[in-house]
Amino acid sequence: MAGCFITFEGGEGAGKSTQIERLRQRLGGLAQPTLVTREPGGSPHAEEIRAFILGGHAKHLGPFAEALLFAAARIDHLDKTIVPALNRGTHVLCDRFADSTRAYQGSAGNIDEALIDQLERVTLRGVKPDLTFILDLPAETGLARARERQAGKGEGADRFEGEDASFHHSLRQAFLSIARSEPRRCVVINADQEPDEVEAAIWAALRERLPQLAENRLPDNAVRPLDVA
Ligand code: T5A
Repeated sequence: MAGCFITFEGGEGAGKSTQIERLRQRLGGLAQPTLVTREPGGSPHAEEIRAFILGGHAKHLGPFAEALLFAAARIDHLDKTIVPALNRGTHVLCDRFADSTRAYQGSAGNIDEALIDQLERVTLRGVKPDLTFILDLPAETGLARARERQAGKGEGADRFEGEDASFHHSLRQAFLSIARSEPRRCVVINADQEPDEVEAAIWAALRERLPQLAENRLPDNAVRPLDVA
């Protein structure tokens, strides 16, 4: 039986990693195991591409070339990590996925939507998340959280955190627009509240959208469209 594929999306510092860890713990008691992964990255070659992009080395190539690099990383991540896990019955919690390309490179980076659609089609090959949580909060709040965390670690802004305010405002609108266009898959969560409240909202939505998972029943879909050996 296939596992459930759940993605977390949102702007910088929205609290995705925090909430993924909390959900992983909640799902810890299920019969089916849970895998936490992330994008860009999640497989050895995709992690190499991550280091290249987030190190700022692809910035001068422009948003479309960056989108291609994110797609290349995603193909490896799907083939090596996500699809094999789903097919062996493991639930997958993924920190960012294709919606991030649509928001960051598409809307905020001004790449034509039709081109993003084509890229998504050839990259995902039919694999779509069962559920996507879009963690929504004002861009300034998320950026302040990200900066505070980096200051604690002695790090600076990465490739996208360094973009200007209008980029981050358009990101928020892009994620909300994705949620409006795919209401069956996406749930918008108010991330501008205490972590416990965000966690409760996520769990309530998961129980409503994927009751078979929350109640430890197995989903009916047996095999994913992309079946890698
Ligand atoms: N990208 C990615 C693209 O441009 N295109 C793509 O296709 C893809 C896949 C990835 C970057 O790549 C871009 C988007 C990104 O810019 P990353 O390092 O993986 O970079 O960074 P992010 O995904 O942005 O993740 P962050 O770690 O910055 O943010 P999170 O995971 O959303 O937030 P989290 O949980 O780490 O929390 C941040 C801080 O806030 C605190 C936490 O303790 C932490 O200190 N916090 C809260 N504080 C107050 N209230 C709450 N409710 C809080 N929740 C967490």
